[in-house]
Amino acid sequence: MQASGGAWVGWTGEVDGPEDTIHLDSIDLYPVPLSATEHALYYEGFSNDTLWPLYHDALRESGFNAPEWDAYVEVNTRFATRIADIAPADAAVWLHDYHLQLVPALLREQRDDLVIGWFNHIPFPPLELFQRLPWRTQIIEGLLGADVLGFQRHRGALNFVAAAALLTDAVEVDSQHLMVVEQGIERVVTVANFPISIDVDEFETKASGRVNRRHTAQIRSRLGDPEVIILGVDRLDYTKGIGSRLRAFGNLLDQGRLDPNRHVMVQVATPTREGVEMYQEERREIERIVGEINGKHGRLGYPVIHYLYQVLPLDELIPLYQAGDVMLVTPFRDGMNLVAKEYVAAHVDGDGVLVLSEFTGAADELRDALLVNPHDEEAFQEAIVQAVEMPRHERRQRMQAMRACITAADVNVWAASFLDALRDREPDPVDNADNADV
Ligand code: GDG
Repeated sequence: MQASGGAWVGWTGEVDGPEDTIHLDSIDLYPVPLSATEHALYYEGFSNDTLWPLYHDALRESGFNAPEWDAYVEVNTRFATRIADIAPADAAVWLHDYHLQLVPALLREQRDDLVIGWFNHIPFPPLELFQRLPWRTQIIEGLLGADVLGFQRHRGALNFVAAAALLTDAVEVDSQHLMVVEQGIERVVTVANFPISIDVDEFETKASGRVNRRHTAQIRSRLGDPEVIILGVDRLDYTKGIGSRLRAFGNLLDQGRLDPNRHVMVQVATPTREGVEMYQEERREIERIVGEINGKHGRLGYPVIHYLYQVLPLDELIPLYQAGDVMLVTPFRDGMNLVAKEYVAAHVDGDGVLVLSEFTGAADELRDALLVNPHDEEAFQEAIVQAVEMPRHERRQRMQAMRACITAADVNVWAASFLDALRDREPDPVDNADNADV
């Protein structure tokens, strides 16, 4: 945003927060407030208790609740109106994520001069799952108000096209374009994948500092100088597969294939959505497993799993990535997973092994990770052993290939490719100096 200019419209993250414009680090922020009830119904309810599980393979049962849907409509309308009020003529508007799927059509109704894009950070589910949603047609119609719809993976874009063709009058022109007819006028919607990435330069610069190297050495020594540090870093979300990963580690200790004197695990689980019951259950289960494994395999002063339920500052996270000899990124479903890419970016030493679930978007690009199906207990355990025992030359070869991959497609490439697709849809070249994007 700083590089390209424009305005940012969003919820501040606090209930009944401020409404006045905030100017911060040369970006104009336009808050859209949420009340406590809307936070419960729209954010924790419809967004995170209905859409989130449904869009992640229905890993948990979704609640389908009419008052939550009403709040979703209400808040989406508020966002659309806020954007319509502030967007300059012909501006490009880039909407983000599953919380705002009705905004494209609501915004187009008010401002047909705008070019509208939407990007989904999470998976878009197969038709068979999406059809469960009582408000499925309204969601698709809301999204079809956009000019460009972006997904992490090709599969997500295909799933959307299939849902739109079945549930609405939209016609598939080709695999990347749908035709919709509004008041007798035809309009094309581009549907494509734009895999997100990270600021690789930022990670490499921070990871290359001397202070950082010292910090990494300190982490090793505080963990008792084990031979191999196995690492997991996730929001504490049931989609991330933290429990099954810990169980795989525990089973290998039980079998004597890993040794608590030589192999330790660090699991950072960041607090998230703590008001949602399923997240409280997941936390209890993870902490139970950690306790069980440490009780069985730890020694006084040397737990075998070091578990942190907290948010680490980035300057602690980067040396932790570097200290990790083996990184386990094993969600059951994930739109992309940035942690996998951050681990690779932080390994400026060219070493380290990534074990990566094939159900992440990142698996499409990081083909030199050890790809696993986290539902396959035996294969999962084998992959951990293979990672721990991998010879140095193979580790370096794989890491080099993964580093080349993330360097070639960093977050700037992602943003530019989406904005280019959006600008391609602008009717006329924009030469108005007052024009800005939102
Ligand atoms: C959604 C999609 C998609 C985590 N713990 C700490 C910390 N983090 C940071 C990581 C990373 C981010 O949180 C997590 O990003 P992920 O991509 O792994 O997962 P989600 O939060 O589920 O994100 C996902 C993403 O959107 C982007 O489109 O990839 O699929 O679900 O950046 O570093 N950061 C700090 N301390 C922590 O303890 N500083």
